[in-house]
Amino acid sequence: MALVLHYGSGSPFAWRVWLALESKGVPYELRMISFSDRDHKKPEFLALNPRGKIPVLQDDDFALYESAAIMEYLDERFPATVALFPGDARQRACIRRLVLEADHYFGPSFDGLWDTLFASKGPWDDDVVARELERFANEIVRWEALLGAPFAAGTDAPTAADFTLYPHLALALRLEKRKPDLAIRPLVGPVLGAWQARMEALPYFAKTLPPHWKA
Ligand SMILES: N[C@@H](CCC(=O)N[C@@H](CS)C(=O)NCC(=O)O)C(=O)O
Repeated sequence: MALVLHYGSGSPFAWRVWLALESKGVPYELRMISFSDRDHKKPEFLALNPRGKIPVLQDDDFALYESAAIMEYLDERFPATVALFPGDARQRACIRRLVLEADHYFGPSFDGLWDTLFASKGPWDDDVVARELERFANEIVRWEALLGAPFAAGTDAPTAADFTLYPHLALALRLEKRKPDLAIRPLVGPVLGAWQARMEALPYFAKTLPPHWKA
């Protein structure tokens, strides 16, 4: 049976696994859950992930949740495909470190902005927005120095680090849809901007755009 990726549109965690599967070129089936129908809280889904979160990867009778663990599994399960954690011990450690930095620092740095803008339709408190924007700006600046080239860990092909960071950045940029004058885009410096363009030029990139973003 092909792998099954239980996916929800717009989830950065599910998106990274989708990108990872595409980069590996392994066959998989995408099973879309509906957040509004609360599919992820139904008993059949909770049997796969008792936390009721996506993504989940199913490989026959094995179900795995937690996107970072899924990427590690894919490398070990399909050793003959493009590696998500390539290189020697040091390089692999740096990729893992970047995955953690993206999840623990980059993503959370715009949580406050996200929560503020989605808690109501506005008008929003300018001081709160400015404070949260500054928090994000400080983090995004850090990535100008952190990023390798052409891909995040200095590799020639994208790795787990790239697939983790990209969806977080895309989600942050999406905040401008909510508040067009937010000016997130100008915060993206030249290094991050060039990296973003390389990610978006990947042959499988367009296919993985969250379906509801295309509408
Ligand atoms: N640490 C988890 C995070 C997964 C996660 O938070 N998924 C969100 C979507 S972005 C979710 O399913 N939320 C639904 C809920 O918590 O009810 C991972 O890396 O897979």
